[in-house]
Amino acid sequence: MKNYKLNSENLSYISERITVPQYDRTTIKTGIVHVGIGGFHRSHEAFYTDQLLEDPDNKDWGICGIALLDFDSRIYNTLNEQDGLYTLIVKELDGRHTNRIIGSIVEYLYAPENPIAVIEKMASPEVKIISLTITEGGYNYNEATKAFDFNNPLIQHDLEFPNAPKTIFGYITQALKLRQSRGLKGVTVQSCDNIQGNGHMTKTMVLSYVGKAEPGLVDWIESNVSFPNAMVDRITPATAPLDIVNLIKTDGVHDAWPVVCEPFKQWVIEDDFIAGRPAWETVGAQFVDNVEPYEKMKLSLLNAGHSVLGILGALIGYNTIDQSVSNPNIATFLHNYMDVEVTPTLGDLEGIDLGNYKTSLLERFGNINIKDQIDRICSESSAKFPIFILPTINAQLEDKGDITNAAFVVAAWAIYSLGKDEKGNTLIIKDAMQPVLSAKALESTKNPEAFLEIDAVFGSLKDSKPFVEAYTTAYNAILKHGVEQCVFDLNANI
Ligand code: CS2
Repeated sequence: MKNYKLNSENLSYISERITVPQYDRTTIKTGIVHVGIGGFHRSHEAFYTDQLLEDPDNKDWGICGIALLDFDSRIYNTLNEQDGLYTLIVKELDGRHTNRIIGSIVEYLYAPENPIAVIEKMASPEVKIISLTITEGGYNYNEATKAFDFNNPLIQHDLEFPNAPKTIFGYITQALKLRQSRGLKGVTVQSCDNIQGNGHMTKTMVLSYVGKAEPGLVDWIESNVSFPNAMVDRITPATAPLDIVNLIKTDGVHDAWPVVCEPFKQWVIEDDFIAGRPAWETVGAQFVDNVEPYEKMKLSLLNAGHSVLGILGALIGYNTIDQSVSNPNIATFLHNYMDVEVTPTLGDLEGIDLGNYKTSLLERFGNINIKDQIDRICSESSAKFPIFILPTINAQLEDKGDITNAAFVVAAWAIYSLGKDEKGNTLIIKDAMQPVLSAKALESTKNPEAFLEIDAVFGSLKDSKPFVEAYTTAYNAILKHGVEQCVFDLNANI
């Protein structure tokens, strides 16, 4: 079999082996600027949009992908080499792979090299949506102060050098300022990150920054920019070297960075697009008036479930999420966490069969073909716990509900942060707060509560007597008996 490098020129040869875009990419105009072109954007929004572009009425909704950070140069170079094309490898539950070449990213820019081009692109009249996948930590929200973190050195840099920004806030502010001064129409800023009320969060953070950087712009934003909330979902592990090799073997396609994902996908969006939007509902997205219940359900069941399996699994010595969930004691622990601690906090989920949803989650976590890395799941836990797990604890404490398993997971995280699994193997902590986590984890070996003193993560949780008690009991038990025995004992008590 002849091998082909993935690019526009080779697309017709490749089409004999893999589904490729049927639309003429040269006729597609950019209507969306997307910041953060990692795996998740490429398995989700870019995938939905690729399908949408198959309809000739939708030619105005191509994507310009922005590589924002210095270390994003690799993805930028890859897309540049491949004319924006990449392969999406959907790993089905039965082990089959469904491959598809995605063509919706029709332009790409590397911000550190050319910040002005990025600002101009965001400000250009044909762009109707600026969408974001900048991770939970990217919103610059401080849990302790409940406000925008102006102490972040990158934010201070952006305030000082507005025309050479480094953060999303600097870029958006300059782009919106250009739109205002040129008398252009407004735009939608659409978050695609796992945050409760991600649109509200984006708006609050953008307005906080603008209030300081360009106070004259605040009113214009209030009337010309919309920030819809959305729930986004598709498990997208990091691409493994073997995925690249297998694609060459099975289809003869050289793609330097294919994206792998599960078959399941969901996108529930509030219909609040001030400058118009693509008809994503024709390709499977749902538009609703209030997305909050969906977000809450997904964050506190799926994402929290991931963290539970990730942290406990890491301590036991597992590498992938399916290994963790295939341990029946861990699976039962997670099940109980979902049923006893999370479900009472979810309120009314009209039209959703929660039982089905929870069962399907365990099945998705168990997909042995996905091999989602525990490493990926545990990374940036300091940004994830406050969104995925702590809201459940706070709600349960308020209602005097059970918090045993949640406190257990927090205790396991404190022990995980010591950087060793239970067999003594090193765990690499990938977290923006790693130095603090490690220092507090060490202090905790003498005084377990020390870990809870990280206010930027835990807020005032350390003042809750029932929580501190449950956490301390769990902490001591894990050190004494190990995760598996403790989980077995907890399951027996339900
Ligand atoms: C994961 C998410 O990063 C994490 O901890 O829970 O990336 C998760 O896989 C996605 O949100 C799935 O939609």
